[in-house]
Amino acid sequence: MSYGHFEGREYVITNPRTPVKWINYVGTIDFGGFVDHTGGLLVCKGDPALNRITKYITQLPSSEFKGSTIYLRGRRGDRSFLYSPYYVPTLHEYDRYECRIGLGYSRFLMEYVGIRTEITVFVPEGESVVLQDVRIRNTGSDTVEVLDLIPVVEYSHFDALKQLTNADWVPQTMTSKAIGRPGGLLVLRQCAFMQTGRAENFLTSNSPVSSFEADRRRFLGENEYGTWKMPFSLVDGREFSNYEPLRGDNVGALMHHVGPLAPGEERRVIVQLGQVESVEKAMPLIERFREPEEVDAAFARMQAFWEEYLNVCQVETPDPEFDLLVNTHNPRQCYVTLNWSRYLSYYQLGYGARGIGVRDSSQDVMAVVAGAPGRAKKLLRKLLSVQKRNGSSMHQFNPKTMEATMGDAREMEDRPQYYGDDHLWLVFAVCHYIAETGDYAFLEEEIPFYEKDKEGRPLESARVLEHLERALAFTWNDTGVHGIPHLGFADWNDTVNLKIGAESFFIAHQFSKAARDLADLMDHLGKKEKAETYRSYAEEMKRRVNEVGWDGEWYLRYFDWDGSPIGSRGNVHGKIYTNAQSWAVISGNATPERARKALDAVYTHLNTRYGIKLSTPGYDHYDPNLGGVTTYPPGAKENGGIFLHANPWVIIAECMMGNGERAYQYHRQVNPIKKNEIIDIYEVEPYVFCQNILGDEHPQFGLGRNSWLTGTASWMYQAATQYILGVRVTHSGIVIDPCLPSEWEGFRMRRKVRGTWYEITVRNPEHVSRGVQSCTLDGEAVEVSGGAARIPFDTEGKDHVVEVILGA
Ligand code: IFM
Repeated sequence: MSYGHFEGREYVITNPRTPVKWINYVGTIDFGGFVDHTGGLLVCKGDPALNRITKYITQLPSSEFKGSTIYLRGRRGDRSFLYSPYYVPTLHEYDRYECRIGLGYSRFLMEYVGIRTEITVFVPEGESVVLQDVRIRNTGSDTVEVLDLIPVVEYSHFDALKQLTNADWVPQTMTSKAIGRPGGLLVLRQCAFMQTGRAENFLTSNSPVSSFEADRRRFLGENEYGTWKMPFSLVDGREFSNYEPLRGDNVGALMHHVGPLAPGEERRVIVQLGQVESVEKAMPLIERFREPEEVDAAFARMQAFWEEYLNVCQVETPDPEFDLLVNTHNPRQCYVTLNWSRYLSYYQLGYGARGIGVRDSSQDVMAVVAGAPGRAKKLLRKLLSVQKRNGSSMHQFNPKTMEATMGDAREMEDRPQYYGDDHLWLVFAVCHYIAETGDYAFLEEEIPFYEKDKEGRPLESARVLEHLERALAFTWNDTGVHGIPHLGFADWNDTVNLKIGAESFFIAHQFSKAARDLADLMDHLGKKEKAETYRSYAEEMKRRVNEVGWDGEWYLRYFDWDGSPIGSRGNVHGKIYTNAQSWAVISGNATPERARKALDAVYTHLNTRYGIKLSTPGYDHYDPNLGGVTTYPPGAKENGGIFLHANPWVIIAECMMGNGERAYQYHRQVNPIKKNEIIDIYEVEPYVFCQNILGDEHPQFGLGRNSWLTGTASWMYQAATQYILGVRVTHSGIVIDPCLPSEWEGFRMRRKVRGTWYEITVRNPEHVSRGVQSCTLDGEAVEVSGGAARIPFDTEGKDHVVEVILGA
């Protein structure tokens, strides 16, 4: 079955009955959320847990109303109709349906009963309002005598979890009031009683409202035995009751009489749903977006932002699906993860105090340093400010209040109360940001550590560079009996939670890479001694890993608290783990011979046609000693599932080893654009990466879930641009070191680095995978060493042409 296709920078859904809801993000966490492909809307302001605006329950069936919709009611001749231009909740037989997933907007097209509607949903940049810009045209040959447009929203209590846990207190607090009069322009104001004057939601439009409804019982009618598909308040051309509730399940419904509509005639109604401190004070904002020209200008500004963000790196390769992903959908997803971390999606529901994760967001930052350096830096400051004085880090935090917690570790008191990996991601993120931007001054910025005194004042601050050094020192001093770093509560793999004393090879590899990155930075800063010290740390960790961590054909993943190995051929389940192999190579810890063996073992034991599994075989029963990983059946999530986040690390490792065929194969087999061909197996959006795909031990092999908010986005983007295409920004210049499938003739990349444009052309006349033979910059030969070209940074601020020839 096909549900849609790619067109330009959009994905066009043409069949609304997708296997699961497919969503798109509008706005940012400051104000925004997602709109699903049938118009359902989940929006919040600043915090999905504590300031949620619409009630969107993802677990309800796809046919159900979720958060928001629009109804069209009318009559042409003797035919009456009531339907939604979003398809849900009326589920009618339409003539044409389209949902265009765009950059920051979704555009819905519906043709039915000779009426064409086009609705663009978006949040103007920096504003606290989501717009539904509706155009309705009569495409029939006779007049539509009666036509009513009714936008409807259902509110959530601002405390999203309370909404689900207290069905007396919540409705007792919910109130709605109209400002303006039925018959004219009207703003329907909604708030929880205690929030009045602090945070008020509003629903309004730029067209006269003849009546309104704000109480769900009245809207659905007959003690709610009316349904969203057929609300009793909408039968027989009735008006709403104009009742202003002081309790109940609050909705907003505005009746607009937009007919009659002659053949070819069109109306444009702009619906606003927003949140402001006080509606009275916000009238200028509301007035502004009643003007179609203002709405058009806001839309154009938003598009200009996306063009600028995406333009910093555009590529042209022999594979159009690779290009579509790398030029648009992948970097777009990276920006969404930067905004939302893992906080709010169709799967990650934003309740409670989860907030955003240090590990996750540090990785997200790495993919946007070129396109959105300002936002990256802002987030880095926050991430560094939840680091602790001992160098380790809090696990997650609320980005508004900056309150941090130790995440799931709190649920198992007998396990270590810190994560062994969180702080090391900070080193990668900061080093990456600095190299890309050249913003070395950031290293001198004072940022407080997380610990506070009784008055809430930070106990200590340090320069960013010292934050990084403390991160490294923490792990250097936190090793187990084999000299391998302690696991803490968990490392990247959240679900393996071993008893105190367990050691993690993933952290050993992470540590070596962080030490080498910091050494490179120290070299650049002229601190040779420190650089040497950090390199010696990395070398020592490498020695230990190779002494105790090689299992004959691949690297081990953990030592349990009692010293028994995990991820070893001696284990019955979890014999081999992907990350132990890929990171051994990425970190430089693997010897060349072992690196090849380890990566071949991944290919032999872990690769499937739908992607690389995280480990194999899956654990087949619950084992409290191992923790969360054994709560899944074999083949699901971290238990032998295709955990996509780990796939780009293998791609990077294969590129480092010069195996372009395999790197490309691994990339292609998980490219979501290709998944459009197997969408009834895959099920989730084909325009973004998902977090997990069921592995081949599971009967639903190939089924994807948890789309959008995953570190896969960042690493896939890095793998494609910096390793397959091989353009990397270092402290001393741009390295060009592609690792291609040998059948490629080459590729082109237009890349902006530190304010300067580089037009890079790579030719591959001998059809090799890797190895730069020669390189020119504006016609002059530049240094080629170790098979890679090195382009010095521009000092004159002019555009450059780079020509690279690969060869044996
Ligand atoms: O690394 C984690 C991430 O932080 C949250 N989702 C699951 C990943 C793997 O366990």
